[in-house]
Amino acid sequence: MNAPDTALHVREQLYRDMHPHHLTPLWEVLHALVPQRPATPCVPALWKYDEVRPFLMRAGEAITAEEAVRRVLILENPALRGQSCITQSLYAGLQLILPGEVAPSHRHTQSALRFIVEGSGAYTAVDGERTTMKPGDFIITPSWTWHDHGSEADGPVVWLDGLDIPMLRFFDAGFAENDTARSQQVTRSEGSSFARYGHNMAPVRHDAPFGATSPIFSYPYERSREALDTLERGAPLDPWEGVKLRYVNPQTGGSPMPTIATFLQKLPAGFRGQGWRQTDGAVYSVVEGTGSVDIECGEQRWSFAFGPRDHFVVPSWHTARLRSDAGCVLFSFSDRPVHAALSIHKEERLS
Ligand code: GTQ
Repeated sequence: MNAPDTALHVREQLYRDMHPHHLTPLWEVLHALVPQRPATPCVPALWKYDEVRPFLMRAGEAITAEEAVRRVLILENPALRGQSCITQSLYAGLQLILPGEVAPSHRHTQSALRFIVEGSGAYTAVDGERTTMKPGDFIITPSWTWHDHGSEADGPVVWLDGLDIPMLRFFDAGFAENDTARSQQVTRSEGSSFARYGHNMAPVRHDAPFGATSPIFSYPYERSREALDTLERGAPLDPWEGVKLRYVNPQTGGSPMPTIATFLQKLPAGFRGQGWRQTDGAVYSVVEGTGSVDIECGEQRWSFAFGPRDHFVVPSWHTARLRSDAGCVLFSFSDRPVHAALSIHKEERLS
């Protein structure tokens, strides 16, 4: 054996001998453990609503909301099949509720958002208050609050669920409990949280009813859309994101949930966005209009044309560019608050 072969042999013998002792050499994996830049296993993906909806309706025939507990089709990242996640840290799914159904009351430490995609008249109840869903409304289920969903609508209601399930799984910090009641008792009138906290005012002697999570649990589309319209008319456009606002917890000015940031943006007609990349992978729900997103990472390229109710994901550190000929409104969410809390958030805007 020559010298390099001997070295190789010595190493391989070392690896084999120490393997049963649960020891492994760092130098074989160091480059992957400490990458020069984020190297996510997630890939960009698009779910066209026209393709997803028939499966949702078939699920409506195959199982009741009560039997399923939550009748949801998970939007699974194509590169992470079987892991129930859309990015490494976030879960997304489309939930269907049919007239007269109830998704029974439970609570869990995972935080959830609902973004209403189709239909009106279903409700979600959080901590004794119901809110009626309308397309484009953004609703929060704070960690460890009782919640049930139900429908008195006359047609199907579908919403996007966004949860921090993979994050809590990573931290092994998930707890859940079923309620004894199927639907929780209503103890506060509809709209009372929004009246208390949603008008740039707050109760004089107020607490934080949901801890670090926003006390507003329904942000009506009407109001958010109006803000974007006003800004589109009067304010300079951002070359990367058109007009984009983040939803806030009015008590802190921070994100509505400790783990998830949410955004609504409008791309005016004729918008040709510049490219950017960020460490927080983001999930988009198209509310109105049409457009396209071009995504690149290294040598790879993706291009998705989107319309109302379509969903897509832009993974960490993938360069994205948004365009819209006719104009569009996009809702999105990401794990940015966690990146910010850990001081690891990074964004690069290309000119
Ligand atoms: O509505 O409580 O999509 O607990 C996944 C887990 C929805 C919910 C999901 C859940 C819920």
